[in-house]
Amino acid sequence: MNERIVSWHPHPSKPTFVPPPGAVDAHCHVFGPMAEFPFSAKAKYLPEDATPEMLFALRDRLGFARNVIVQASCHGSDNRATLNAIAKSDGKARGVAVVDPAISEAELHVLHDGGMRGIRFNFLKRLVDDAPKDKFLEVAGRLPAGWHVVIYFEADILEGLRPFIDAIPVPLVVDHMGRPDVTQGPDGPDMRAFRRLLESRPDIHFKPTCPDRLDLTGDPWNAFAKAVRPLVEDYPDRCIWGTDWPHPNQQKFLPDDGHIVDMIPRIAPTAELQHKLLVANPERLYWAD
Ligand code: 0GY
Repeated sequence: MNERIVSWHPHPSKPTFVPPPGAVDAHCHVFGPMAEFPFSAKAKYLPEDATPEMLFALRDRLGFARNVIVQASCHGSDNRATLNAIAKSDGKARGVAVVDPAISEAELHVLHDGGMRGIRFNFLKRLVDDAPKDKFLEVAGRLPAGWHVVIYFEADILEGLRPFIDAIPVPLVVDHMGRPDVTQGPDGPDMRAFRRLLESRPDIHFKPTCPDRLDLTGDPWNAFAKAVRPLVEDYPDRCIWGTDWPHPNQQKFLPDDGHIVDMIPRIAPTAELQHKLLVANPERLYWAD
């Protein structure tokens, strides 16, 4: 794995949709720069640098005001690249960290001061070597006040994860709705299982994101729009949205971020839904203090 990959579109179009003032891109990442912040020895992909400056230029081009930067697996539990981006954002970014579960309270508070407001548990075998549930639960029990857990899994392991998810003692955010097969439609087995999860506790949020990963029918991702809109309409206070730029490890297809933004009014068709999805809900999770 020596070749560094580019996973983002070189010239994203300007979206037609105009996000409301204060809108948050609540799922994006930075890579490196590698010379300053090397990738993890356990990284499953080796990306080109996707710097804070590039992220902020895209934020402005797409019409967003703020970012939530999620620590990507290629940086392991060394959060310096993400903290560097938050520090450079002029207060316009917050973050989600990946931590060694043995992290001390003092180190967690350093992350809080650096703008982190949650930790991510990644269960994708193609991205991480192990996901120790007992250790994850232990650290989830001693997070700074107001933090939450972001969890990333695929639909086929959801039922097996239910006892673990039930035991998490803080609010949760599920990345990309736990990757349902959206071609099954809004009432397909994957969406029904995800709805059962949402019904199991009121503090589970989700990201109706990543049409490019979830809908292999391709841009304009009609299956995604059809399956996801009812979920946003039924749970308007529990969703947050993001571009997923720089689209980690996407090699086959480089999604146009302008088109990704134009999915927003198709899944959140009213100004009220858009405000909740893009402003009110992420503000509650990331800018409460
Ligand atoms: C995402 C999705 C992916 C990767 C990562 O941390 C990561 O490397 O999150 C993926 O490959 O599906 O949410 O960015």
